Amino acid sequence: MAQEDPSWKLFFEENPKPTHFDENVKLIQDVCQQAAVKKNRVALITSGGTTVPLEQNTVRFIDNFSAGTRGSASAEYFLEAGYLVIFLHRSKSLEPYSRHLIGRNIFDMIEALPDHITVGDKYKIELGVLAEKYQHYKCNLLMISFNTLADYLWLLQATAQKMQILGPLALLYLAAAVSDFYIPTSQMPCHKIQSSGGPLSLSLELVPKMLAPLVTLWAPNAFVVSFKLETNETLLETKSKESLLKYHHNVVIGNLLSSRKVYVMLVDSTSSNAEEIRLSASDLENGVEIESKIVDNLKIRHEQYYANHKTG
Ligand code: 9Z3
Repeated sequence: MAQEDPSWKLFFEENPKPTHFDENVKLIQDVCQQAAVKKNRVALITSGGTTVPLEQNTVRFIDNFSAGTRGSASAEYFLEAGYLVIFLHRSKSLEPYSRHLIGRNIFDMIEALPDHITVGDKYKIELGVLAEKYQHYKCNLLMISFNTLADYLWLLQATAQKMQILGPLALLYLAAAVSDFYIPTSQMPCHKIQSSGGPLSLSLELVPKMLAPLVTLWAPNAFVVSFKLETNETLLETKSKESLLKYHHNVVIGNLLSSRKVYVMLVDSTSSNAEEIRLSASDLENGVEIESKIVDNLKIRHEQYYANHKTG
């Protein structure tokens, strides 16, 4: 009897590719091919929340929580650690370097004179440092954006597949907040849902777990780090360990919504104890970001993984 396609394959059959997909995949492929020749490490960082549209001509959608702080800050630290970075992010969420300017008005920072424009004295040092870093690293950074869950999953699959050429030089850092529920295109109304129809009841399908094909088929030799987000502290360690046992990837980073900027726990398959990373009072005073410590930690783990792959 013919086997039915797994649910993740059906998802891609039922949900069309995002716009500019082929152009983006070509850019991703070029980065991976050049990095493979030079034996450069490449980090795919996913960042921001996915949307789940309620209508095909979308007026309303469900969103997942994420400002993109984790991903955009981590991208900067991976670049500083010598990685090429593919930054797969929710459109208009925080981006590396420009994130430091969010919430401020550019017109307060510049002085416009009749014949030229200059940066206000108060901002010269800060903007100069940021611009210098951005200009230094931008050739190592490829930015690709998504909006919907389907856009994200198409791009995730394609990127992981293109990264296969890198073997253990590839690191996947899955910080995006990805919806577990969605409405298949075939069940979505074409036009805006009318309130004249009365109260709205929604029925959402479960999104197939994409970590399974990602780890076994799309990028089987990559170093894969996923994030587990919980709101209940008592579940964090067990849920993180369950995820690792289920998908057999390399590291799960557990974090709680309320403390995610100061505390994370890392679980891996080599140790039964979770490793904690917590910012101290002096870290906080000195503006240290938890992402710098996460990236330092993962860099060492990835080096070890790469060394074992070469000899093993
Ligand atoms: C995370 O847990 C991220 O650390 C945050 C970052 C979304 C909390 P911000 O962007 O927040 O700094 O504001 N990402 C993973 C979330 C997720 O969807 N995980 C799935 C789950 O927990 C598994 S892949 O089930």
